[in-house]
Amino acid sequence: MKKAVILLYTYNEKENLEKFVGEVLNQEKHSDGWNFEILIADSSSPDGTFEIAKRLAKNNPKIHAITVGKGLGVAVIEGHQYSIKHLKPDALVQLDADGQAKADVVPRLLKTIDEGYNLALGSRFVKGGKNDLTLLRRIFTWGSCTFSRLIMGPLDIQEFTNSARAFTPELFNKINLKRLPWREQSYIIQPAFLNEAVLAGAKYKEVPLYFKNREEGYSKNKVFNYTYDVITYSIDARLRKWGFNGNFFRMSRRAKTFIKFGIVGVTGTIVDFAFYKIFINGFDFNPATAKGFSAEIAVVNNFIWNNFWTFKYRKTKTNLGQKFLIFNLVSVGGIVIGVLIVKLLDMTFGSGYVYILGRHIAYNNFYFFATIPPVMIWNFVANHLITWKNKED
Ligand SMILES: Nc1nc2c(ncn2[C@@H]2O[C@H](COP(=O)(O)OP(=O)(O)OP(=O)(O)O)[C@@H](O)[C@H]2O)c(=O)[nH]1
Ligand SMILES: [Mg+2]
Repeated sequence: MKKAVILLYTYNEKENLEKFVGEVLNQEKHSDGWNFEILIADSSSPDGTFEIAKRLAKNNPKIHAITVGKGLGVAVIEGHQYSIKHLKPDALVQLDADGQAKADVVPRLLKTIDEGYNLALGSRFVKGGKNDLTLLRRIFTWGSCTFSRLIMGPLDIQEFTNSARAFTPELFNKINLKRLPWREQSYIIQPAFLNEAVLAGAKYKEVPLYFKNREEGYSKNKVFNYTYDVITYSIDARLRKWGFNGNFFRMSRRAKTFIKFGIVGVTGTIVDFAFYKIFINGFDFNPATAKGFSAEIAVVNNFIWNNFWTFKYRKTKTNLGQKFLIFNLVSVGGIVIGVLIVKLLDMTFGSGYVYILGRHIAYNNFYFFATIPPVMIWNFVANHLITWKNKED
């Protein structure tokens, strides 16, 4: 008899865990030649998931429960490492613990290992597989997988993001953990692990997987962050395949706050311009008054987005009102810098026109756009260091 250790990672899954463990164990009778053991790797869930895991382990010698560090990547890697060291499996299987992946994928995964493959992938996109999510989530999954497939490769895999997989300990031990970003707090671990497994020489095959909406608990995945990571990781993997080892993914993770800040800046400019026009055309304001009001509306817009999105993770000493006040002062500083730059450029180059594609374009357009990078850098640095300064720093 061979032994399969099925790793279930949990973070706040108290409503799902016990039921799903039962469903997985129930599949043992459909897996000829395999004994199942279950390893629950919990990242100190505040909802008491680990208490349930410990009780299950106490009542059944086939079930083990351990506490691992925070983050899905850490749970995946530390879980399999524990399994190899203490449980001596012939195959490592992994599944989300929320029951979204139907447990009947396990016998198919193990059968693939029996066929001589060292990596079996549960796939929603092969014949017999199904992605039973809301339309929006389906589009999102399809987009992430297609992007990974086309940019990172290989082209003959269709499922990159789902975690339902089985592989041999030998393959796991060959994976370059130094390169794999498993300590990042990100779900990128699943596509990244697949990429590294392929680079380590995996012989892989996809098997049908039925995937459905979660019934209980909540999703810990955040759409923007995940999309951002899938895009930057795929580009990173592609660059490496072409010989550039620039660590693009890690750099992009660090640049993320700045990029979010830039996106907020763009929405702010749109809001500013829209209200400027509304006040002039709809309320007969003169342009200067209109600009005063529209600029402040943009400041409020940017503050809200930056506070609840860009810098959401920062714990500050100041309260919301104080942050808003500082943000306004920083913005005034940005306006002063912008005015000075336009003034300087105007004094140096004066008012003229250039002729581009059959149109006369006034110099002052360029003056306006020239202010954007320095003002954005000012705003970012000042808000990063002052408005949303971390308590601990
Ligand atoms: N140990 C551990 N498990 C985690 C962590 N984050 C997520 N998980 C587990 O990883 C699995 C996938 O997370 P989900 O929140 O279900 O992500 P998702 O499937 O993309 O989102 P939904 O469709 O809403 O379920 C679940 O079993 C989670 O409990 C973590 O930090 N540590
Ligand atoms: Mg899930």
